[in-house]
Amino acid sequence: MQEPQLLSQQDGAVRTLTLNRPAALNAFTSGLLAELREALDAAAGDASVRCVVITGAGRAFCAGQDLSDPMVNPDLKPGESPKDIGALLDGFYIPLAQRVRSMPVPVIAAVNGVAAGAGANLALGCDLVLAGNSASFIQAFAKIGLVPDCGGSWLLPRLVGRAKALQLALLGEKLPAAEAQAIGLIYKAVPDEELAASAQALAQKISQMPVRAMAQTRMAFDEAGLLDFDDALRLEAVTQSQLGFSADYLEGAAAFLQKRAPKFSDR
Ligand code: T3D
Repeated sequence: MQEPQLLSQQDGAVRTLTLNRPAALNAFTSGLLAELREALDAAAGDASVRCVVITGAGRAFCAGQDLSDPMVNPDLKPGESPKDIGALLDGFYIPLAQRVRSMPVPVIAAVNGVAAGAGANLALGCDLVLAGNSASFIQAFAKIGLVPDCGGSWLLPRLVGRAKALQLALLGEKLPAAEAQAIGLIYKAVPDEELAASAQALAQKISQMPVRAMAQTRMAFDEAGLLDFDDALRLEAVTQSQLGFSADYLEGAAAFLQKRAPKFSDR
């Protein structure tokens, strides 16, 4: 029987999704892209899930698009036209990147090895990125004549500034995890052998926190980046107004005043 391309496991309120094509460094086939999006849809719709972790099986996180997938296979026979990569983006990468960015709960990338191309940008689109010390990030697109996708053109300059983003995207050089942390591209690099446990501990901690407000914070940051200061202030007021009626806010404030630990439940 064929191994599943994506593994899904739940521990308490934490859902862990593992890309599982280790022989191809978890490169994305259209099938894996669709399965990952469907698994995220399922997590989004499941009230028992309060944090999601995405990681990879084997020695890599994800090597980006599987360049041998029939959707993009450049091995053309005479007279054949190249496949339209835009269709692959429209059908698979755009919905996936949007799904990650609109999750109602925080999403952690646990980058256990190389993350290249769309694999790197999938990770960078997550809310918090933990990486093993031997992991690395490669904007591999330029090396094959493409531009950063899966959100890379938007994410990279915002995360590290235009000059560094251009360096990463144009040269496509391997950026080690420690350096990725130093330039603010990721949250933290940890020893390889501690990555899985650190990611799970972080996810468990987050799952006890007010995850609705955390997801709203991500959305506010994304939206505020497109607004001027006054409009960002107004957006804060609208969001705060909604959250001010939430059970989590009432619980958080009451727990503070009663000097007890809060128990958050909103999503
Ligand atoms: O058409 C489109 O591409 C549209 C979509 C674009 C989105 C993108 O993601 S574009 C970027 C695509 N990804 C890449 O260009 C990265 C290609 N891979 C690499 O550069 C290297 O594999 C790595 C730097 C990631 C790792 O290098 P290394 O030396 O650790 O491993 P390796 O020996 O190169 O790879 C191990 C195996 O995985 C190997 O297979 P084999 O020979 O053992 O049977 C290799 O072919 C396979 N593999 C790695 N990456 C891919 C892949 N197979 C298919 N597609 C891949 N992307």
